[in-house]
Amino acid sequence: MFGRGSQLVAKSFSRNVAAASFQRRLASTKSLKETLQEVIPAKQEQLKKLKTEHGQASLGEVTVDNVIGGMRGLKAMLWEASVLDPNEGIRFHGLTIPDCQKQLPAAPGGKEMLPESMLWLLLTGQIPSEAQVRQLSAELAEKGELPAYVEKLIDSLPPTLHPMTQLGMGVAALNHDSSFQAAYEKGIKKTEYWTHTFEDCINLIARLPALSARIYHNIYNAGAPLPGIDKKLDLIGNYANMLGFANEDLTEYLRLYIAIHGDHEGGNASAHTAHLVGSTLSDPYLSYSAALYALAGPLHGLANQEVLRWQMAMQKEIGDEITHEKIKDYLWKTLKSGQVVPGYGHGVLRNPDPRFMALQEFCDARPDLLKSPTIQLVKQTYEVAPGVLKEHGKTKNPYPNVDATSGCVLYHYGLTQFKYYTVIFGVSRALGCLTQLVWARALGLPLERPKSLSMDAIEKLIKA
Ligand code: CMX
Repeated sequence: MFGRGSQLVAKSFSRNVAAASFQRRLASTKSLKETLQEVIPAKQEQLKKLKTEHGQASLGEVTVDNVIGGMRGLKAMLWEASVLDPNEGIRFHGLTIPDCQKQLPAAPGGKEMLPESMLWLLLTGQIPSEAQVRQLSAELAEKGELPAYVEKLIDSLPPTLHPMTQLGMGVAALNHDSSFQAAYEKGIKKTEYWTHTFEDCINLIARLPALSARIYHNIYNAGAPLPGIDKKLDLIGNYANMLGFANEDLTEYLRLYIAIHGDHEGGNASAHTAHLVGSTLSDPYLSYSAALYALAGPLHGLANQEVLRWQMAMQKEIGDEITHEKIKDYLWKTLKSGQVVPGYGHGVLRNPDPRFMALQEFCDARPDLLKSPTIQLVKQTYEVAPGVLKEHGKTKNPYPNVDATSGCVLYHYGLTQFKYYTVIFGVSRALGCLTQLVWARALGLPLERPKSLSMDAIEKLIKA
């Protein structure tokens, strides 16, 4: 009598009832969507003014180096939430990482800013109150369960398939329930695009922990119980729990890492991919899935996996008696074999990455991390590598980026499967990429379509 259809209706009814009572409970706190709705008109006005008053103003010339050099330094994208200064590093709506650490709300009893707080800042440019962040955490927990067909899809994949491939597939498959896609098919007005994009983005962020934890569980922990979502926990409290790590220090580390790694301007490969795909009005699931496959490259997000692999090979070769001299020799061996030193260098930064510094400070405050041989090796490598890279003379930035340490801390806490590390980066980068998709729709940004040129055409232009 009660078939699968009626069970689904019952499940969705009870979810709706729970959601409604949760809305009533917190009705006095302005929600993220309401706050965003208030800030959008001023930005729309600013864009309109820029277009009408300064549409033809020049922001600099385009050189041949820009065109053949991966568009380095070319000012060609609009990106609202963060700006990357080569020397100072990232600022989110003008705030540095230490500013955010001071101002953004943490979990109850915790110290590190919550990724929910960072999401609020990225989307609205405002610092949320503690009550607003708690409300957002509760909303994300409420929406965090995976649909059964996605669980089935992920469970059907071979455990030998790279976790990032699985993550991209799961995220793409979530577009089955895309609010934007359904609304677009019905023929909504352009001015309504952003609200449906926003719904999709929040649903996707909410579901990323369950999806990512399921991938981890299937590959590395099959047979162990996979906890469900605890409605009282924040996004990353739930993620750590579902990964099977109850360690509060690791949870705090994940909160910090995921918050500060969430956005890094618009031109990096994953962010740019999300923006490009989103500009075709692909829904946020498809856009972010594409971004994840850019993140999966070793010059970008896969570097955190590569750092650990490289560091372990070094440790194996030089043994327990680690000296600066031995690290130096190993660095030269890597460089002379034509490989890059993972975790060092950056497309924009020209100083040590403040994200690296923030994670180092996290380590410095914890005696167990300070004693860890893996973390000690990160520090010792940092003492030697910039000198070697300067002498080598190729990289424009001989300093560490965030990936020089991010995976090593996870390793210390027992999350030792480093092929999985980029998935955690993927949970994080959603904050920035999805924020921009919402803003791109709110501002009505067009399809991205730069002009390409052949070498013959470039030569002709130069002669002319
Ligand atoms: N080790 C050795 N050589 C390096 C190097 C490194 N860590 N970083 C750059 N170089 C080399 C480049 O390969 C390039 O060599 P060629 O001229 O032979 O091609 C030369 O130095 C100039 O490169 P650059 O202009 O300084 O750097 P790019 O903007 O081209 O590349 C990056 C930036 C990150 C891809 C590069 O520094 C690198 O490969 N680093 C190691 C991988 C890594 O840590 N990636 C994570 C980046 C962080 C993130 O994704 O956010």
